Amino acid sequence: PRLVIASQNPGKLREFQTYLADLAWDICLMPADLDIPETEPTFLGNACLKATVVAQATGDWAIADDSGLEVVALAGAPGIYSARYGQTDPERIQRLLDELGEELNRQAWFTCALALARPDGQIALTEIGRCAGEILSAPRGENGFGYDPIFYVPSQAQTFAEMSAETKRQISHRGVALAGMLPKLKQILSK
Ligand code: ITT
Repeated sequence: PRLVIASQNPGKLREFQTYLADLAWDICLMPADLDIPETEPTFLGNACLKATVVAQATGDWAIADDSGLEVVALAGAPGIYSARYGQTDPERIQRLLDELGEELNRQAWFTCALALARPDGQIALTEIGRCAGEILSAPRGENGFGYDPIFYVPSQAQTFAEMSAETKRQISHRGVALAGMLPKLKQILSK
C-alpha cells in the first residue's frame, strides 16, 4: 500500500522517512499545494483533521503529525501554536527566549499526536508521545529543526539539536508516538 505523510514541514518529513525507512510500503509526500486546516483546539484534533483531509484528497492511507512545545512557566504556550510563533525557526526560538526571560522554571515538554486515516478519510489509529526537557537560555547544536537547539534533555545531557538522529528517534515525542503506533500500523497495512 501507499502511505502519504500528511505534512509540509521538511524537518518532520525527514524524521518520518527515516523512522519508516525499513517498511516495505511506498512512503510518499503529500501534494505540495494541498491546504491543510489546523482549526482544532488540541494536538490530536488537528492530527486527525490533517490525516482525513490528505487521505480524502489523495485516495491513499495518510499519516499526520500535530506537535508542539509546551512551556510550564508560559502556561503551556506556544503549544498547538508552536508553528505560528514566528516566521522562521530562529524567530520562533528568539520569541520563546524573550518571553521566558530570566524565569527560573525552565520545564517544558514536547507532544506529538499522530493520526492514521484510511483512504476514505476515516481515522484508523491515533497515538500520543511526549518528551520532557528544559528550555536553555541560548541555542546549542546544529541537528534537527524547530525548537531543537533550545530543548535540553537532562537524561542525555544534550539538546535535541546535539543528538544524533537515532538518539532523537528513541526518545523524542515523535519517536515515542511512532513506536507506539507501529505494531498496529504494520498489522493494518499488511491486511
Ligand atoms: P505540518 O502541519 O505541515 O505537519 P507544521 O510545522 O505546521 O507542519 P505543526 O502545526 O504540528 O506542524 O507544528 C509543529 C511545530 O512544533 C513545528 O513547526 C516546530 O516548530 C515544533 N516542533 C514539533 N516537533 C518538533 C521537534 O521534533 N523539534 C523541534 N520543534 C518541533
